[in-house]
Amino acid sequence: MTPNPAPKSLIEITEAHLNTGLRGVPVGTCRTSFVTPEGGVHYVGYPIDELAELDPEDVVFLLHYKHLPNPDEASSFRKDLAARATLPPHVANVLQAMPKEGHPMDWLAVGLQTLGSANKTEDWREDALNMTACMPELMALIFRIREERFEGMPESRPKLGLVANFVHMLDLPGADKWALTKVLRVFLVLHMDHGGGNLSTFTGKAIASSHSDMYASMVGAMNALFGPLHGRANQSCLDFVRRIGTDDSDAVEKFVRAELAAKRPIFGFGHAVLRTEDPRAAIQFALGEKICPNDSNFKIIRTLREVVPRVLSEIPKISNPNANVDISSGTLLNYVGLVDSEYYTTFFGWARTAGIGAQIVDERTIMRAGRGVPLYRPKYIAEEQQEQHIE
Ligand code: NMX
Ligand code: MLT
Repeated sequence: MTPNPAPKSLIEITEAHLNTGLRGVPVGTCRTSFVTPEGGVHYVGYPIDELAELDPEDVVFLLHYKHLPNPDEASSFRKDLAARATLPPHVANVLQAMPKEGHPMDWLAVGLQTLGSANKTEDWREDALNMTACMPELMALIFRIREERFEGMPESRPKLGLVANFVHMLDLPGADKWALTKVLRVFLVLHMDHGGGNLSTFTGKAIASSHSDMYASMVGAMNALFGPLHGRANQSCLDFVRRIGTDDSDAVEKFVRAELAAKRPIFGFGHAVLRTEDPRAAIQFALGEKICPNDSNFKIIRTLREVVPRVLSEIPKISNPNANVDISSGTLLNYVGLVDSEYYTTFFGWARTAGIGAQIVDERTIMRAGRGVPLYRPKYIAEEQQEQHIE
């Protein structure tokens, strides 16, 4: 019998890796996407710029089944999603009892937890697909109840497709529905997944490793996404752009330097993995150049894109001074009528339920020959503690 070959060494772990948020430490494998420092995210091998214009439904299919659907698969997947898109009425009842001053991400977490409390099955994939199918109505409910427009909300029409059904139920007064749909479709595809180790995805998978359930795991993931260093950077970035209020390069540079001096992050720049400009930022800039080149916020982010990398490059500790996905998304959402920046992270969350859901399904049902990844339990080393005893 030939002995098993020694496992390949990946990295040498040293004390320098401690308390770095696991930066660069390999912890598992991912079947849905990978991120390279120079090329950004690839879904199942496809660079994101080749997928940006696809239907979100086809990209959800890709993340789950690891190939792009042929026309028959695409059509039956849409029918399958439409058949799953029934949100139980108790979700709206619970949301109606929520305090309006809470952040919309609180509402998304509560909405998902409530959906799961009655809807969950014993099957990880069923729950992931049911959740994807229900997201448009949950999102529309969050907007309409908070805005006191629940009465008169149009009935869900899942056959329209995920984004068009949301736009139909939201029925945003005065909005150009074509532009809103276009921006949201691209937004969803760009934000669905970003490798295995981003904080929200990692959190969701960690929770699922206790054999909790898809909904509880996703709620944890959404709460991780809520922080301004992660998903809420899109809200913070537009708030920042509104505070700048000018596209004059010198004024923008002065503003950025003052933020740095006040020890505040420059939102929409930097990344834990990327080392060039995020291709998702470039895709949204190209879309903005088409739909809103003269929008005042768009002109400001155009200037930020030029000025900030130079300024951040002066700070040696910053690994990547370039724009990330959050530089441009808020500006586009605002332009198409979604003017309240507090909602932007819920769109990020909506998109990511697809990738996180697919990754949880893989970890629970495919990895380790179907046994699933065991309970997450990394090691922590004691600091400033000697063994001691009560006298
Ligand atoms: N503005 C100010 N300081 C920064 C920035 C930035 N944009 N980027 C990095 N730094 C600091 C960082 O805080 C850290 O400081 P310290 O050592 O004192 O803790 C130092 O530079 C080294 O950080 P990096 O190794 O370059 O990046 P890290 O992997 O730690 O953090 C981010 C990545 C994304 C958290 C960081 O770049 C950041 O805070 N960016 C602004 C917030 C943002 O746009 N987040 C969205 C990220 C994408 N997403 O959607 O999740
Ligand atoms: C992103 O989309 O950029 C992330 O989720 C952040 C990351 O990959 O760490």
